[in-house]
Amino acid sequence: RPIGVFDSGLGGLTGVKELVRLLPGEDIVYFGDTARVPYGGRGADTIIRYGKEDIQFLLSKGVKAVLCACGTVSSTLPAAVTDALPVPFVGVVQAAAQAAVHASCSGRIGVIATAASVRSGGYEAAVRALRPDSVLTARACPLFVPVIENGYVGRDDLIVTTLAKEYLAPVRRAGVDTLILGCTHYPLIAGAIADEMGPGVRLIDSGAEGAAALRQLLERQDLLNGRTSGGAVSFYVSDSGENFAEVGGLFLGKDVHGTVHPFTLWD
Ligand code: DGN
Repeated sequence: RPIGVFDSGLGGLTGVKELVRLLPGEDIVYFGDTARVPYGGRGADTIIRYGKEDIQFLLSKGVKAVLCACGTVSSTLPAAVTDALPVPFVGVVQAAAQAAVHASCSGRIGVIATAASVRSGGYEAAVRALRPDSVLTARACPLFVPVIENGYVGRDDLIVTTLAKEYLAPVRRAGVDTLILGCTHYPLIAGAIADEMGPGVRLIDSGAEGAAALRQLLERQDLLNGRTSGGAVSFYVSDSGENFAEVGGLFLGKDVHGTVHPFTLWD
């Protein structure tokens, strides 16, 4: 059975990329809710409804586990919902918090994410649960997701570098040594973010950390299929797949046009 991964759009591909690297023999079904992206400015009730529908879609594809590769859903969906699922579930928030606490020497940790993720306080709670004396600086970066979804992902794209300068100034001032890219879209512009933060700051890729946590969980529960290559990845999107295939292919480093299926979630 395949592994299910979802996000509001392109961001979860950061998790897919790492999953393929770690588990090249596993089949993956990805769902990107491109018709309703971005989630990050919406209210908690809407995000919870969307998240449940995304998971339901993956379950209808017979997945054996779900990676929620969306910081917004992961920080908003109540544990009561995810605990009740019939398959194991991993959210990126816990995984990224763990990696950040591990990476940070000073305990000064920055988090950049969507407005909804920052408002939920999910990353702070997860980091403090692991290291209570950490000093968190959280910053919402609401314009990053639409800019990335529109294909501006170059390290020197003026729109990206301008936004990075504006959004990251307070995080730089706080003197963090580790920065959680708490929205799974952000690793697509990690170059510009790294340039702005400077060389001493470790960046934590929440999508990749989620993938690593999922692998551990599948290993523990003996759910890996045992193959070491040949896994198939299929992509489903709720809007036309053109832009997704274009930018997603660029990010994944291969042409995915033939494997992107537009799918209407709410018929
Ligand atoms: N990739 C999503 C996240 O990690 O929060 C972006 C959410 C959104 O749609 N803005």
